[in-house]
Amino acid sequence: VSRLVLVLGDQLTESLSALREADRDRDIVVMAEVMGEAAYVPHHPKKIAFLFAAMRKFAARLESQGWSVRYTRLDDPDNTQTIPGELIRRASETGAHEVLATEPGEFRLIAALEECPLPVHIFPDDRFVCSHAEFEAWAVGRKELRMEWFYRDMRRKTGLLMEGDKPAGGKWNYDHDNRKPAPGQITFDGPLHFQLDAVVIEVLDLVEARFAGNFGTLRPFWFATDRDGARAALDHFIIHALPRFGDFQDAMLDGNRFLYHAVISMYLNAGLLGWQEVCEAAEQAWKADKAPLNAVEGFIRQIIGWREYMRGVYFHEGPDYTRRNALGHDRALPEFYWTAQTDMRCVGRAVEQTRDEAYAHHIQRLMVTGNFALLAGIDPHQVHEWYLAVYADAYEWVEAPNVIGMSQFADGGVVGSKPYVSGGNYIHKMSDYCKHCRYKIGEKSGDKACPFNYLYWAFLHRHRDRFGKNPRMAQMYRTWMNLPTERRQATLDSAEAFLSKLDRGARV
Ligand code: FAD
Ligand code: DLZ
Ligand code: SF4
Repeated sequence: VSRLVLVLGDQLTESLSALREADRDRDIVVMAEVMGEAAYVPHHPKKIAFLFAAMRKFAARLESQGWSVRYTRLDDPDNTQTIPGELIRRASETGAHEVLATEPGEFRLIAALEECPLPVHIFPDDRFVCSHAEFEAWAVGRKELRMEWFYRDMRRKTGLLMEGDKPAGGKWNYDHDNRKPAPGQITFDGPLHFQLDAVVIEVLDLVEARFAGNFGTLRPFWFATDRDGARAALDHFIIHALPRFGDFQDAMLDGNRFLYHAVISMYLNAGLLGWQEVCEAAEQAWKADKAPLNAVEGFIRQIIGWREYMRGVYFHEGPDYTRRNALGHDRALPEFYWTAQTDMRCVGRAVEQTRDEAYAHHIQRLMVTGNFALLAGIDPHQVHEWYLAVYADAYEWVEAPNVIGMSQFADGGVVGSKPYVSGGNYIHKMSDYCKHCRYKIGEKSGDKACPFNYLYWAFLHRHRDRFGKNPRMAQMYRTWMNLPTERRQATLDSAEAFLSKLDRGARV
């Protein structure tokens, strides 16, 4: 008897564990476009179109390799619209009575598979450097989890940028060289754009018809939707942008959405690229003298360090993680996260590009939209759902630790030892947004002052019991307490006026 082999939308990898366990001569691959997955948050139309097109092409590829595939399209009349529903339907159609699956990247879907009336054998998702067991072994007994220590172990394990047991160049981390402000001119034209083909055109029409109300523009659609395209996008980055990636990793520009970023996270997370080929391509560029060590180390750290660490934290912390709210924040997510209608230029630009591209780079996510939400005391669960919906690379295993942990400090310090908050000066230093802004970066309080400036101090003041004794924040509290009382009062008054305007729904 044949068995069903489930391949999810972010499992588009030929060497997937469930496929390795299966027998292509007798087992049947099941793939399904279902509303259960396409609507648990209002995903960006580009994200849905990318996944559906990539799923259709991956199914065709498996068939060309001799697999038999039962593929459900969103509009198929028999579609039950959930993953377990499709497994049950395909089981009764084919007479299969068990399922081979690779562990999904969200607790929600793992639970759904576990509750499925068919026996589902879940194999580890081994498309990562670090297994769950290895992460647990690393985490056990540690008072604090810190990415840097984890990262060094991953360097040792993979041998990437290692000279024997020593890090290449003598240092593990070259971040010190990687914090340059935005350069005047960008020499990279941005990520590769791909022509539409018949599969993509058909999917775009479907998504346009079915998800018209979702936040985000569908066209122009330019993502790669198969492995070869994703590989070409990677190679394009390695040649044209990697050499300057490190220097300007934290920079932002009003007129440039991608700077020297790779824009490959959607491909990596869907399985079209693997961490190994990505890191090896970068290491190779350094060995061939085509990219400096600070850039290559910084890039590899994002992938075998941050990306793996975030996944480890998600599975280590468990299903309640997205409900954490250590700081007790409860303000509703402002409407401008969906409309870009705000006078804060930095926030408006980040939301506009998110709407257009289903992409924003790390510092925009962290220090603009994330920083604002944290300073304004927005409910972290609403912030989490926004990030999960709007980015083409967002799945809970990677999005939640970045949002709930790194960005909102809602996990109380699992991911980071202090909250990532800053006043407007950081944004001013790293970008050119402020010169296009109605608010004045140099003013600290009053109607014209940059809201980040007073919200920052008001945040520290509000949470002084929690953070006042944190040695890494002591300097900031001293600065605050050394301000004349009137200055402090004016700052707090400005913050209160701003937040009450926000709560009334007035334009800010
Ligand atoms: P580059 O800057 O070129 O970096 C290269 C690669 O490193 C990325 O493709 C990505 O795979 C990896 N990487 C870098 N930083 C991280 C990180 N912090 N965590 C995990 N991987 C990382 N990344 C996602 O993949 N999905 C998300 O849903 C997501 N949500 C985020 C939410 C917030 C609030 C923040 C602050 C960050 C989030 N990130 C997320 C991390 C990071 O912003 C994106 O991975 C990155 O912007 C993707 O663009 P890129 O490919 O151009 O990355
Ligand atoms: C994100 C997504 C979307 C939009 N649609 C589908 C789908 O129709 N079918 C599917 O198998 N997967 C989809 N996905 C990806 C899943 O949501 C993802 O596998 C889980 O969230 C686990 O990471
Ligand atoms: Fe953003 Fe403040 Fe600069 Fe305006 S002045 S762009 S709100 S940091």
